[in-house]
Amino acid sequence: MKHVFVVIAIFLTALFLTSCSKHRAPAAELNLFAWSEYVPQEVIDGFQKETGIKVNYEAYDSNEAMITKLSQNPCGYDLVQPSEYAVENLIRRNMLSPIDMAQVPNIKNLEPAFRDLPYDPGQKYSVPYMSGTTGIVYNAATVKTPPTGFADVFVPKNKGRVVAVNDNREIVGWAFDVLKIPLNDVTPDNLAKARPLIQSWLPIVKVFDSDNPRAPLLSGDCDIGVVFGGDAAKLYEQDHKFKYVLPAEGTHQFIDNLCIPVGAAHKSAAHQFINYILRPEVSKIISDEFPYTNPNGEAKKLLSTSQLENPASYPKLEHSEVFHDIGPASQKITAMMTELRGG
Ligand code: N2P
Repeated sequence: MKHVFVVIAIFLTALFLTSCSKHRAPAAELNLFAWSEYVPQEVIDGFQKETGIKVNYEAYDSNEAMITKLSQNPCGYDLVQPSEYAVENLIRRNMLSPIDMAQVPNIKNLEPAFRDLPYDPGQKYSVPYMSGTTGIVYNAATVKTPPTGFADVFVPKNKGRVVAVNDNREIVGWAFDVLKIPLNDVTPDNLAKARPLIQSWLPIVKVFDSDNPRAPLLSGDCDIGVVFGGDAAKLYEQDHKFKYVLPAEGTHQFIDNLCIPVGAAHKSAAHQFINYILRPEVSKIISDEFPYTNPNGEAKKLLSTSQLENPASYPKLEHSEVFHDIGPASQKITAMMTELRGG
């Protein structure tokens, strides 16, 4: 029986790869599928100018959205930008192509702490792009009692003042943190425990937005946010009244990567792009526009003191947890959250 499955798997893989090769697009193109507000236009322009390779940047706002689209269109993208747990997921499902590190010599610029990470043993499939945390940003001009954790954010008095990232895995993680459930213990029992808490939180949030949660904070529509660190850092650059707090209940750290899908039609272009963004001066442009934690040690040498001292870009991380691939439990999160949000 096992043999039959193996033969079927080999046949399907061969069929899939042949069908991909039939749809090969013109050589000088790169289909980049990346988080929104994460790859500066200046970087894309510079790469296009130098290489003559046209970059098509399609954006997504969650790992789950990316994985779904990539599964539906496995030959459609040359580079994706998964967070660590999504890298694990894509490796497990044989959806990534090994990166030929000989074509990526600038990988030497990454700090040792960002090499060979546990989600990709031996660093075969992923190159860190940026890292960061999820935390609380608040407008100190209007919020008089600084929130220290999720329990201070999701309270009735904050109804209509909160913006939060639109990310189900994150939201469930916050509830787990409050309930002291380990972030990756996504069992039906634990989801049932988190459910009433999340149900009470949802009406408090005015806007769910992972793309630009800065907008309602800048306009004053909201004065508290649960956002990715880079957005808080950008707010802080604009006005120091925007303070960043790592939630007392637990800190989630993410590491976003560049990876090449197995069906990519332009693998050489994908390698060139990875090597390009690892140049210190190019990586600096990314930090200038999207001030996350830059894993590129050589690029960090080019950053100003105020960039390096931005508390939302480089927070003091004492205890932090990372997400792991949770397999089919991910669909359980989607199902519960879809139901709670009313479809
Ligand atoms: C940038 C999104 C950051 C990715 N807008 C969080 N993993």
